[in-house]
This record gives sequence, C-alpha cells and structure tokens, in this order.
Amino acid sequence: MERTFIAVKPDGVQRGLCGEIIKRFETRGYKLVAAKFVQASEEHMKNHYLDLKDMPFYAGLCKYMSSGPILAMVWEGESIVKMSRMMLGETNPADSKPGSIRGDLCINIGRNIIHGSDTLENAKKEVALWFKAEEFVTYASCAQPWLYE
Ligand code: DAT
Ligand code: MG
Repeated sequence: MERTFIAVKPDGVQRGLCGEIIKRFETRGYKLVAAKFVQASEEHMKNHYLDLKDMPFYAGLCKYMSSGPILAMVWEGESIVKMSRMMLGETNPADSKPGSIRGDLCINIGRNIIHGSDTLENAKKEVALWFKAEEFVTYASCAQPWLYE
C-alpha cells in the first residue's frame, strides 16, 4: 500500500471545496490515515516547494500557500501516488480534463485548489514534512476486502 500527501490549498478551503475533495478520495475507496487543518508558515511552504526555488512564481506561491488555512491529509491505497495525480488533473486547470478535480473545480494555474505528491519518493518526503508519527491513526477499514482482491 502506498501513502500520499494531499492538501486542499487556501483557495480550495475559502471556496468551500474541502468536502468535495474529500468525497472524491473517499468514494474512490482510498483510506484517510491522517488529517489536520493548519495555516502553514511561509518558511514551511518554502521547504515544501524547495524543488521550485528557482522558478519565477516561487515567492508568490509560498506566500499564497501560507496566506490562509490548508486541509493537510495523508491518504492510503494501491498505487495512490499515480492515481491521485490523475484525479487532480494537470498543474494548469486549463489543461485538465473535465472529471478531474482541477478540470471540474478551478480555472487558473496560480489558484489550482489542491496539492498532491507527484512521485513515491516525494510523497514520503512530504508526508514526513507535514506529519509526525503520532498523528497517524491506525485502524482497519471495513471496506478493504470489498476494494481489493
Ligand atoms: P503540481 O501542483 O501540479 O505538482 P508543480 O509542482 O509544478 O505543480 O507546481 C506547484 C504549484 O506551483 C502549482 O500547483 C501551481 C504553481 N505553479 C506551477 N507552475 C506555475 C506557473 N507557470 N505560474 C504560476 N504558478 C505556477
Ligand atoms: Mg508538484
């Protein structure tokens, strides 16, 4: 089983889309293993987006991401890193197909409402950056035998 870091960004929170986004992961069958509602510091966001530090939008991105609350979550499931990126759509909502979260719910690349880890390696890094070991909840999902053969 893989785990990935998913976050509803400040624009998604302000636009009341937390429920819709959680619903898509829940109804697909993924398991929520950690969640918290936080306002991240700019320093934290600079660390989170360190790979993008040379991009012209980096400063503005970190400022926007720390400007309001974020719903930070860890979801678990088979191949979830790749599958969740498909659920998100493309980075630019304009390139995202209808049916995807960004293709259905947003318009602009700088306000694309959701973050999702892009590789298994980055998922591990991001999960560790956002959550401490004691913040994970261990429980058996009753749906598991009906989701996986
Ligand atoms: P993603 O969020 O799809 O993983 P990314 O990691 O390349 O995309 O970039 C992180 C965020 O930075 C992205 O969600 C929105 C913003 N961003 C990316 N490219 C941008 C651009 N050309 N102009 C403005 N913001 C951009
Ligand atoms: Mg990314």
